Amino acid sequence: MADSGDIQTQPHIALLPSSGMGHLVPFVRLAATLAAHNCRVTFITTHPTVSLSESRLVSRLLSAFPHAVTPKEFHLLPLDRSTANSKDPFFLQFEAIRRSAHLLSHLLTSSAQSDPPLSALVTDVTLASAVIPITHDLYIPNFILFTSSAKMFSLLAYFPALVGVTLSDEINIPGIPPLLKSWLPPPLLDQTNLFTTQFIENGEALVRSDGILINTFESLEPEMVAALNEGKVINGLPPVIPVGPLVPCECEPERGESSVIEWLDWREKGSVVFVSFGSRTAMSREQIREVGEGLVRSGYGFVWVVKDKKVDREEEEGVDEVVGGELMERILKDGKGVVVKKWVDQEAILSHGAVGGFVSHCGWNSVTEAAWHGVRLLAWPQGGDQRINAEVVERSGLGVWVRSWGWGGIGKVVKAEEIEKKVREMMGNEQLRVQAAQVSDEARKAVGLGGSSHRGLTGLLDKLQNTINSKHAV
Ligand code: UDP
Ligand code: G50
Repeated sequence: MADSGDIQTQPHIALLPSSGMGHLVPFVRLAATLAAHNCRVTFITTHPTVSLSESRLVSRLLSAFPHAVTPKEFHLLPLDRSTANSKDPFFLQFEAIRRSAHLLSHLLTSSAQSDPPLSALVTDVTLASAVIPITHDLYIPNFILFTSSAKMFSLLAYFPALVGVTLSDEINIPGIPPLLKSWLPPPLLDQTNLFTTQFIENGEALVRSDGILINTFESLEPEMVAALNEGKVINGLPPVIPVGPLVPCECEPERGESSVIEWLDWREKGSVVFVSFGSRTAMSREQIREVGEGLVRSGYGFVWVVKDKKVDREEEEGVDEVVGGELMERILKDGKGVVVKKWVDQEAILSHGAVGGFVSHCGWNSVTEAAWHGVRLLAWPQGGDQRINAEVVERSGLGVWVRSWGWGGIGKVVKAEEIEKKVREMMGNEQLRVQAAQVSDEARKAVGLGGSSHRGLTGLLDKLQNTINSKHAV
């Protein structure tokens, strides 16, 4: 293990996250984990960021680790939007970073004199194909951090083989159970969409990377990890190393926000439902009101995060306006629930004993956090990789997925009665509670001393350390 205090032999790892909290959060956690393993970390910070939450989180990481983590500013070139086929601000930012990747050469070679040379760069998967050629030219090993499920990774690896093929309803990826076409991230159904062109290029680049770190753990997705490493999905992949769940860092929460936790302190153990759809999913007003009505009718206490804009900088309306005054009044009466329309400390909420269930879009970070705390899930995927993740949730026993609800935002509105019924079923499902607790035990074993994810990470750091030592010996 990299346990020498000698700065000359410390692995020095640069991290390059991508855009959006869903991609930044796991990089922050990896930075903190590497610092705890006595690595030097260079954290590449892109400017500007899409959301305010991103720039704030980076600042908190840097102040929490003033010695172990050093920032490097990466100023992006402006993107000509007419040359990028997408309206999604986060996908456009992936593209802006990708098209600025050549600027990384200088950035990666201009370390301070006192820094040990870079042992590796860990790149977010959305940037892989643009960044790997740069690190190759500099002879810097390149690892990818995959921030979603191993199941989603299998799709990424296999997807290039499907280009030009008319997809049938069932997609058969070798070595893993079939995926349904209806589970694919919707943009992938359009081969000219920016997300799709990036996805194909990144999928093709995987074999040129030195290793893939995935924020999952073996017992959550055992068949996936085995199939990938046995070469069943595609040939020629580098080692696929589960390193998760990447555990929340103390630097993550913003200070000063504790009203939700104070409210939870008064509730009975396991009696509250937490409802949140992540950092970038806006819900229609009509759907928001059905959710609120359904939660009130369920009879369970709830903490509900509403969001009606994709990017936080654009949030203007207050919570009363979005939820509706009459409904808000009924929610507040008798303290049935708490509704917030801002960033919450999800880690503090999920770790609170009063929370017994989580209605989630199944962004992969939310899934890993629920797994870590053993909170059962009611999966309601809203887009992207979330249906594939919801299937992992269901298969592992961590939660249930109501497939008939469809994608949020597209097509039908799910009615309050339906929501009420499914929330009650989840909260009353004792078997699910026990299974979720077992998943949490497994997650803790995986990252504990000698656990599968712990061994995966320390094995990698040992290799980097040995490379440094052999260079010193020459
Ligand atoms: N998150 C949070 N507070 C919020 C919204 C999100 O702490 O109000 C965190 C959440 O805990 C998770 C991340 O932001 O770590 C969101 O990532 P996820 O993959 O769940 O979904 P995405 O936002 O990418 O759709
Ligand atoms: C974000 C998102 C939708 C989505 C995904 C996101 C993924 C992750 C994998 O991260 O599926 C991935 C995305 C893009 C890419 C390569 C890999 O080029 O909003 O589906």
